Amino acid sequence: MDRQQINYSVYLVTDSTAGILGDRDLVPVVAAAVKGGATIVQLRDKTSETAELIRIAKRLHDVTRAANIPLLINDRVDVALAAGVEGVHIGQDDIDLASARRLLGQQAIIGVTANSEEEALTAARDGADYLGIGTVFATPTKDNTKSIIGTAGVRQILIKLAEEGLGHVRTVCIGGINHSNVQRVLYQTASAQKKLDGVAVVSAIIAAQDPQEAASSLSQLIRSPPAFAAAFTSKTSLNRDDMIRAAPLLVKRLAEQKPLCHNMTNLVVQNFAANVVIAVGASPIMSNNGNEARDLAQLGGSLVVNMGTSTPEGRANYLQAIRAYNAVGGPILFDPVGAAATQDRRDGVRELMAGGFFSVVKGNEGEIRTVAGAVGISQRGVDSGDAQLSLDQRVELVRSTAARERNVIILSGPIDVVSDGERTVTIRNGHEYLGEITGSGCTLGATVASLLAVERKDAFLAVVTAMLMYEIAAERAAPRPDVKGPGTFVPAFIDELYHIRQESVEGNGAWAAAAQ
Ligand code: 3NM
Ligand code: MG
Repeated sequence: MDRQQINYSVYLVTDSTAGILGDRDLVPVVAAAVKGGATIVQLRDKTSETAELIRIAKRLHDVTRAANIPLLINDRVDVALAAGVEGVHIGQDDIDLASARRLLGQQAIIGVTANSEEEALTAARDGADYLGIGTVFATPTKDNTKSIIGTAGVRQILIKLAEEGLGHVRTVCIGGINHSNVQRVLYQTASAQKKLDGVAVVSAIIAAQDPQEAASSLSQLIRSPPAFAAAFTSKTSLNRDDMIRAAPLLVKRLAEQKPLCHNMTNLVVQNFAANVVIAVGASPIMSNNGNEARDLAQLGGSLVVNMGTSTPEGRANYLQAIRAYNAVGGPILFDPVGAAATQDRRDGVRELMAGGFFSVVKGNEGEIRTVAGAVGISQRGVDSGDAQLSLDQRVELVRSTAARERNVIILSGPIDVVSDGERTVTIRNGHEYLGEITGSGCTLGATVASLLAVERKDAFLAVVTAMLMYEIAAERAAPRPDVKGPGTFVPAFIDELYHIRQESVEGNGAWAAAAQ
């Protein structure tokens, strides 16, 4: 077996702890998984006696040899030698890499677990064939995991390997990977510098009713990009002026298509948000019930997840809806209202970000700093205490967070900063009355989501269009003679959103010239 040609894409780890195997025998389960498309197998058994381990290894080896894929043994070089398999996988507390290599020889495949940049670089320099990077997400399959590093942590390790000239080392990630998140994990960990060669799973295959089907569907998912990726990978090359010209056309398309904009939002803004969604040309449904999200996601619209009313049940509902929209590629805007205010909200942000992909995250400075810091890895500009960031720092925060998440980030304020990691623009429109009413941030989110529903090729264009429409409407409303203050501003603002929509439908895009 040529070590350079190993296919790491569907890496099966056969841990049978935590009762996931039930009363089934491991060997036929693995045989089914291999038939379904597992490309490499690791026997991980922390409990059996040595003689029994060798017996299992030999039986598994018959299965993997017939399929011409490698079998590795976790930790036990002696068992690997006795059974004559292709190699071992070693953890940080196991035998060292140099000794394993000396005992097994140059042809053996040796993989190493890496939890940090330092562990990854050391193992790569010392000649590991591949790295098992994790723990990505918390998992019941392994209770002594060190730290949860999320997709952002994996991505950071991959970039570091490439920067240090170690990009040739093969990589998989492990921990909580399953059918519902594998495409997102591969998408969000990838950068121009380096991407994963595959994912390692235990329960997604071993605990499945039908391990062959589980492996085969996982393999299929790994080979295709997630449904939501098109809005970020087929980016147009529009610059800021192009986008200002394109904005009225997109508003017109919104009015013509009138997509569903599903809002899971807080108690305060339900009515205002629904009115704004109607005014901009979409069709609102205000439902915080996760059970109906699957049906709603089929209708081709977008979702707002607004954390403003934070409860544990709320979070479970959000996660249900996020999975439903991710599965069909429906765009999601995440509004982490008050993200930094309480520990519960910080936990909520972390849990939701680990639970799905958000096309757009919108927040003020404190909220975006919390989002940027939520993944347990250090990020410059976020950790710098309570001081207000300068405009340059905000631009860098937004750009680097968008690049890391591979989505669009909006940092709203007197000067809004928007980035998709490659393109970054500032917008200076708006009016101070927006700061004097409740729900202006939330309804901006609903406006952005409405436009995301009809622009599936370029999320950044949808976001810039929504922000211009929203803030220029505020500028037009505030000086109207009927507006005496924030109270009378609200209805005038809804009027002006409606007028901008109508002008756009009539082919009059002059409003966008007010963009600053
Ligand atoms: N190693 P599942 S996590 C064996 O982080 C193992 O190094 C991990 O199981 C690490 O796919 C893990 O069921 C268990 O989440 C992965
Ligand atoms: Mg180990």
